[in-house]
Amino acid sequence: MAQRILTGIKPTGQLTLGNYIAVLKNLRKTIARGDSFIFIADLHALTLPIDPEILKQNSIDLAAFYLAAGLDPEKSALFLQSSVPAHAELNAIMQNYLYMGELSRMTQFKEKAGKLKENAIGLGLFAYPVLMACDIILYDANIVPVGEDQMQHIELARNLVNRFNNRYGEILTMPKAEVQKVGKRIMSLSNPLAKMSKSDPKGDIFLKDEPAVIRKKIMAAVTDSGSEVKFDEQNKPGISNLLTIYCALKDISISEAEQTFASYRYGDFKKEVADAVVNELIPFQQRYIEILNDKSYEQALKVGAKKANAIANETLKRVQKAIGLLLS
Ligand code: AQP
Repeated sequence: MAQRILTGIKPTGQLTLGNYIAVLKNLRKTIARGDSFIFIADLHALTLPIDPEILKQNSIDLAAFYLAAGLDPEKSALFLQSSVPAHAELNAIMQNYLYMGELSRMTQFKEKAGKLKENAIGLGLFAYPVLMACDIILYDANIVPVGEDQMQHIELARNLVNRFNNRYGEILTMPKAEVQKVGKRIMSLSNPLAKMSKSDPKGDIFLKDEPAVIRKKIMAAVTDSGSEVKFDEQNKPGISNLLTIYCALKDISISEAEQTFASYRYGDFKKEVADAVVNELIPFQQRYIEILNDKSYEQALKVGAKKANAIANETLKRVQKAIGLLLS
């Protein structure tokens, strides 16, 4: 079977360097490998409270960022999750094939729900992995590029596919997660033990940050005692995170970078990391601004939604037929 690639980002906040390294940096290469479906997960963004105007603006930003990363809307489908109703329809079906026990074991749910009062935990937050599995299944995706934090959800989607196919025959395609070798989890600059994430902006590098801001953040990044630039996540999580960022952006191995920086002090090393980030993001930011101004994302989203709807509706029908829904 041809390669089908699916990847998405939630428009919940300003995109971070973590999102860039996980999805955007290699987007051009990834989508060249087969048919690709790249989406803005706006329904997922509703799982925590979000202001409507901010959601709209974030969605536009994200579309522009995907295009700035090299997505060609003629070749790949770029779309809003909400513009393909089959996501919600398949979700209504698939929620019967994943169970409360397994959903309650999801780390991301526990982390996010742990920050909320019990009466403020929405059903959508709990059932998030069901919809995510549907996002993948609808496009028969066999390759799903993600950061490491999403591996547990992909595993659940794989369980669902197994369970469903065992019962109804080979209806669904088995997805496989793909994580970057270097950079599968970029950590916060202020707390290198926590993931860099949009919802916890302290310690983030945002893709829209000005060069001076990026440099300031990296120079102020929490580092560790000692002076040697060495990868040691246990004892040197701050330096290890900066090394990871550097290597992910430069496409080199950790040991190559360790050799390069063998005689560096922390301050000089941080300057090199800051240069690498700024040099990577400046042209990317310029393309993003051009796209925002020419509004080419509008047409791209329209064309993409059409392509995505066509494929998603086929899969939905296949599922409906398999489970015994009478299609009129
Ligand atoms: N720090 C990270 N390191 C590596 N990969 C990351 N990803 C996110 N953060 C890192 C990957 O980026 C893709 C899109 O992420 P997302 O939109 O699903 O969620 P998020 O950026 O991780 O956002 P938050 O802040 O945790 O939650 P929200 O957005 O709900 O506030 C995924 O492939 C993810 O793995």
